[in-house]
Amino acid sequence: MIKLIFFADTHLGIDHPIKPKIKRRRRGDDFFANYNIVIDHAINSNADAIIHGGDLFNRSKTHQSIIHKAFEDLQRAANKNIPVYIVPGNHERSFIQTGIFGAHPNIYIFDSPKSFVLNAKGKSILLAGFPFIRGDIRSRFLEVLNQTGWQNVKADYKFVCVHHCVEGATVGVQNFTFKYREDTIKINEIPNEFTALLSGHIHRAQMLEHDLYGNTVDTPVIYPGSIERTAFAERLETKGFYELILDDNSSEWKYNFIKLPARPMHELKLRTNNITLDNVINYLKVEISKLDADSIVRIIPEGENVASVIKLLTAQTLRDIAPGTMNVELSGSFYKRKIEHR
Ligand SMILES: [Mn+2]
Repeated sequence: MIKLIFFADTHLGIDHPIKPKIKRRRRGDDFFANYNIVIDHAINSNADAIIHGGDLFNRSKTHQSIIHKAFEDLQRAANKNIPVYIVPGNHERSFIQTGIFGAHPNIYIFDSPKSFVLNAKGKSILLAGFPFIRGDIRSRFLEVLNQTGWQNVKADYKFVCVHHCVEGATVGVQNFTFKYREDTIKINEIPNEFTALLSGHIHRAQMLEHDLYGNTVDTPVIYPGSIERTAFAERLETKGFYELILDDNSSEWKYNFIKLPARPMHELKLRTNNITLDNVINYLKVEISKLDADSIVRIIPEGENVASVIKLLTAQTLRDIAPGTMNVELSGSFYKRKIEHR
């Protein structure tokens, strides 16, 4: 039995100030905690490899101390002879900063279209991948995949490793489905020589086994999703990662999805019409006290006095109302993004 650990979208560096001016709970620690749960799992369960599907870091310019910490943690596995393969994602602008760790003999980066061959338990596993490509991947997918040279390699198992949307993938509480877009790979174009396509980018964990017409595809697509909620659009999602179990006597394989702890997210509607400014604070105190103390809370003021309510609810006031274990934000003031799922 060969075991591959597949995770993605760790977004390290998110809410992780190097010299914080204000003392409050930081989401950055949540991400590093889950990142290390995955690495520990790989080590403790004697995995044969770790594959990271991209968006290792939250930004393309990440502070050296975050880069150092991220690779020091990965190195715990790499030093125990568990090779680590990483796809550069869109958040790192298709380029992973590795600091002094780029030369580690067990850390491999898909910094251009390329194929790596992992030999484990008498079997060979080809990993063909490329960094995130901005723009039209729909018409270029096969061209770029072929640049990895996968066709010239004989292997018992073959996997595509990328960081892209594939048609049929869904995101958000409204189940937005990717299809017919230039940033989206056609699922039926994945060559059937591949066991599966492994990808980051979509933050909701899911496996795609059908095309848009409901037909079963030859090569399924696996998204492990993000390791923690990066946006309120992910508030209903289960977080985790995949174990891929390959049989060493046949070409059979199976998978397990392993859950990770994720902090609860709540949206709190504050209807400002029926409330005087004096009562806003007390109202919020009561509503917040009903929530799990570990929550991330977004307050959404609605109604006539929104402007004055927003003025009243400074970041400091919100911190005073809520327990220190919570993260509380005002709608639109934090993690504000046009496209929330990325
Ligand atoms: Mn991402």
